[in-house]
Amino acid sequence: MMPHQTTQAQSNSLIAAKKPVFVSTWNFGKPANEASLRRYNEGGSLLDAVEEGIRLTEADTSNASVGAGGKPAAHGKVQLDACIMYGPGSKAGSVGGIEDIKHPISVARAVMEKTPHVLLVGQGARDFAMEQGFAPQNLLTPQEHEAWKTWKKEKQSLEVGEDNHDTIALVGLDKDGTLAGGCSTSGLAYKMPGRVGDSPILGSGLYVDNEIGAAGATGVGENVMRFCGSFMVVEYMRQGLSPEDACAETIRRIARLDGRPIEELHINFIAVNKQGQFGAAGTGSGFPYAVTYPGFSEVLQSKALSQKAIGIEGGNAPIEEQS
Ligand code: SD4
Repeated sequence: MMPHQTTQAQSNSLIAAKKPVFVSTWNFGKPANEASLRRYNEGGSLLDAVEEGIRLTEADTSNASVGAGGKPAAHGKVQLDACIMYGPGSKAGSVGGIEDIKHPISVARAVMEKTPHVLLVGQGARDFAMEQGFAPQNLLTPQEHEAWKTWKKEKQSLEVGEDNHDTIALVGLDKDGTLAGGCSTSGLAYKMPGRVGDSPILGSGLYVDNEIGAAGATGVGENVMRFCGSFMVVEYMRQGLSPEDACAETIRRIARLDGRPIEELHINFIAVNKQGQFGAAGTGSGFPYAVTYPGFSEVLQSKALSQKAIGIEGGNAPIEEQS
C-alpha cells in the first residue's frame, strides 16, 4: 500500500477532526488503529482499544517482527518485548524477552493491573503469563524457521518486505482527552538471546503523559533507549512544539549526541498531543505512519530528516548489518 502523500507542512499542522484518534507506526498500523477504533466504539475503554489494535498485529503471522511469526533471536527462539501505558495515574506494565506467548501486550497489561511491578522479563514473565492463563505456543513459523537456518548457515540477509517488519507503537487519545499507548515487537532479527530493546522500556519505545501527549518509537532500539527517545518527544511537546516538530527535534538531538550522521541511526517516532494534533518523523525517507479517527483512516508520510530511503529495514535487519 502506498502511503498517502501529504506534504510536510500539511502534516505538521494536522489535527484530528474528531476523537478518539489512534496513531501508530508503519502501514500495518492502519488495520490496528481501525481495530482500536472499533473496540472503542463497541464500548471498550481506551486501554481496551489500544490493546485490541496491537493484538491484531501480534496475531498476524505474516508480520515478521511483532508477536507470532516474529523473527527469532540468534538461538532460534522468538523473544518478544511489549509495554502498555495509561495516562491517568501514569500506570504502566511491560514484559521483556518473553518466549512462547503470542500476546505480550496483554501480559504487559496484566503486569500493570495485577502486580505491584512494572517490568517482568524472561522466564519470570513467561511464568506469570502462564499463571494468568495465557497458553504457551510455538511462535516460530516454518517460514521463519527456514530463514533462520539459512541465516545461521550463511549469515545471509533476508528479503524483508514493506509489510512484514518493525515494531507497532500505537498511541490513542479518547473523547475525554485521556491518553494511552502500547508497543510490541520481536525486536531486531537474530538479536543476542536476552537482548531487550527500547520497545518495553517506558520513556524509550513508548511514553504517555496525560497532561501533554504520547509518543512511540520504531527502529534500532539501541539508538532510542540511550536517549529516552519517547520521553524526549513528549518533553518537546511540553515546550510547545507540534508533534511532528517534537519527533524531528528529538532525532536531531539524538544524532548530535550520538555523533553519527542522522541517516545511520535508523529511528522513527510518532506522537499525538492532548489537543489531538499528530505527527511523525524518521531518520530516513519513507517511514509511513497510520492515523485513524471517526470518518478518517489513512497511512501518512512522516517528516524525513535525510534523503536516505529506509528501504527494507527501519531497524530490524540482522544486527550485524546495522550501521
Ligand atoms: C527494537 N525497536 O527491538 C525495536 C525494533 C524495531 O524497526 O522497531 N524495528 O530495537
